[in-house]
This record gives sequence, structure tokens and C-alpha cells, in this order.
Amino acid sequence: MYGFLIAVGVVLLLSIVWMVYRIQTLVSVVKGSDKKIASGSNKVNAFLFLVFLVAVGGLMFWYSIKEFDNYQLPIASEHGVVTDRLFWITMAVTGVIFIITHILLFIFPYKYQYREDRKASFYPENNKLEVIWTTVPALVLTVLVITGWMAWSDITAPAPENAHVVELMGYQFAWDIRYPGQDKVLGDNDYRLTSAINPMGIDFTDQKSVDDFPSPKVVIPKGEPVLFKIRARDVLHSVFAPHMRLKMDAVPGMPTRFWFVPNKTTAEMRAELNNPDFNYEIACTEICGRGHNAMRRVIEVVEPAEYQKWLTEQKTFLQMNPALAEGIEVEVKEVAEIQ
Ligand SMILES: [Cu+2]
Repeated sequence: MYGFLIAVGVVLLLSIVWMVYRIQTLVSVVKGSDKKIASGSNKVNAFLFLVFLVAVGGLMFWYSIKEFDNYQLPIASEHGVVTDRLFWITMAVTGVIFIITHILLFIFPYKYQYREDRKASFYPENNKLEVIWTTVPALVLTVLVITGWMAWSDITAPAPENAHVVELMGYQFAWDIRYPGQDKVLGDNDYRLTSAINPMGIDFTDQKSVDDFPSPKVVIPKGEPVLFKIRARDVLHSVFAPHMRLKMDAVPGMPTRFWFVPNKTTAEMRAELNNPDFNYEIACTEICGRGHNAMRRVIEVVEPAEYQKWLTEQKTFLQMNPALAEGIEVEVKEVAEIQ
């Protein structure tokens, strides 16, 4: 509340200063001294450039430091260290350039503001300078792009054979989660099979679907590769697990994937952060509609033994809803019942 009142106060104060300035300008027109107006407003503008530099620059630094913990989350995956290192190198290079160019951008209009006794000098070209400011950024960017591309190729290389598969399907407005079950292979799906009782459009005539099971949360083992198979049912969504440094779009009709190795269990992260309520989460990071902000799912990272135990406790789609088996081939139905 106080913040809002202070903001209103500042706006009112600025308006008053502005009004006083305008009145002064009008008075000078009436007095016939309007020749000075041009140089007068130039002075004010030049000064405002400096004010903007200090105020907005200060605000930027203050906010970045204040919110640092919120965007520099602890890392909970193996490749996260690589991603972060790349991020900070790029941040340092571009940050230094940004600060230097912006200080010059705002100081020069002040320093070289209009004065009657000053004339701009004519300086049409300097080949040496142009070569320098073309090659240096080109070299720096080439190094950044190539190191980034190499890291990205490593991170997005095919998942190891033994990766634990989890399917994530985005829709307006949640994620549906499917595990492949004992055969470790997800059954087929077809969007034409999507219905009220089969929201993921799973093809239950496919033997591989029989042991597939849903889960309200993503449970994965620590220290073992996990492969997210990602798709979307309606519009673009994006899987974002910030602690895992994982982000991949979910695109209708175009399955995507992301594999990683979680390296801290939820319990370990709770202890590290001293926060017993902490949970890893998946959020949607594609503005996909009105309920976008509600697309949250918890990721629970557990020890491998605990993960194996959890797997055996889950109920398959067919066990949870026998109606799904209606109309499918008899042999498949028998398999479903046996399992
Ligand atoms: Cu979404």
C-alpha cells in the first residue's frame, strides 16, 4: 500500500515539475524571448537523459540483486551445471557491452547537446574502425555460438537405452502424465481416440498400452537417466522444470523430448533449502491461454529403490477404468485381465 502511495506521489510531483516548465515556456513566448526556448528544452532533455541513466540503471541493479535467488535456483540435474556456465559466460560478455554502450548512449546526448557556438564536425568514414567493430563482435559471437551449440548437441543427444520414460501431454490447462509400465515401452496413441474417458488418446488395442499407467505427479529416480516424451493435445505448451534446467516446447502433432539425470532427491533439496514444503515443479512456459498459470505439476525425485517400489504400487489405465477395454480385441483384453 505504501509503495503505491509513494508511486502516486512521485507521479504527481513529476506532473507539477512538468507543468511549471510548460508555464515558464509559455511566459517566455509571451515575453518574446522564445528564441531561447529551443536551447532551453534541449538543456532539459539532455539533463533528463542523465536522470534516466541513473534512475533506471539503479532500478535495474537493485531489482536484479533483490530477486537474484528467484532466478538463480539451485541446480538439480547433471547437465544443469553446463547450462548455467554457458548462461553466466554469455551474461558476462553481453552484460559488460550492454553497460558500456548504454552509459555512452545516455551521456553523449548530455555532453553533445545543442549549443549555438558549436558546430558538428563532418566525419564520413574510418575503415580501420569499421573493421575492428565488425570483426571483434563477430569473433566473440562465433565463440559463444559454437560453445553453446556444442553443449546443446550434448544435452539433446539421443537418450541412453536404459532411460526411464515418462510421457507428458500438455492441454488447456494441465499436464497429463503417462508411464510405460513393466514393458518400459509406451503404447501407441492417436488423437482420434481422444474421449472423455481416454483424454490422452491411448490406443488400447496396442499390447504395449496394456500396462501403461497414469500418475498425478512425475516420480523419477535420482542418478539415473530420465527421458521425457512430450506432446500437446491442443495448442503450444512448454515443459519447464527450472531446477532441472529443462525447457522443451510441447507441440501438437510434433512430439519432442528431453532427457536428463536428476542428481538431488526432493528430500535432499528440502534439507539444502531448509524448506520442508519444497517441491520440484513443472510449469508451462508458453502463454497458452487463460489457465496457463495453473499448469503446474510436481516432480518428486526419489532414491532408485524407492522409485522401483513406487512403480509396483501403480494402477494401470485399464485397471482404473475397465470401460477403456470395451471394443478392443479379445486377446488384448485377456492380457489386460491377467495383468
Ligand atoms: Cu500451457
